[in-house]
Amino acid sequence: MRRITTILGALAALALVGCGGEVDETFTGTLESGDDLVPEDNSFVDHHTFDTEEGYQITIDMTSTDFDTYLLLQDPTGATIAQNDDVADGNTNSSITLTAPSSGTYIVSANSKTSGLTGAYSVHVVASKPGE
Ligand SMILES: [Ca+2]
Ligand SMILES: [Ca+2]
Repeated sequence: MRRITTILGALAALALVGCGGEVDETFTGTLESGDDLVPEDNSFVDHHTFDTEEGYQITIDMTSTDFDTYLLLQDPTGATIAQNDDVADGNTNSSITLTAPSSGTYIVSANSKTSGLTGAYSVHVVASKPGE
């Protein structure tokens, strides 16, 4: 019994150490009239946030069957550090992969390629420690 308790304690400690910047979260939403607008092209945009730590590998995938997606990522200073229109030729969904340049709160902008596009979407955010 004592051994089991020790193992569980070790696992709990590992989990705490490992989860500092870990993210595995799905945001679902809808682009629609009344949403914020991107100033450059007046397209609808929703903002979602997540926290991670410097050096973590971030992967963000945005998918929609209703409209041509566009994805932007702001770092904790508010600077746009990545954006993507299409993951591949013939696939209008969006994907961003990068290493977190600093620790803090990141903002994912779920956007459409052009103004007036509306519909449901899903954004999946994963952040994991490098090498894991
Ligand atoms: Ca919305
Ligand atoms: Ca697109």
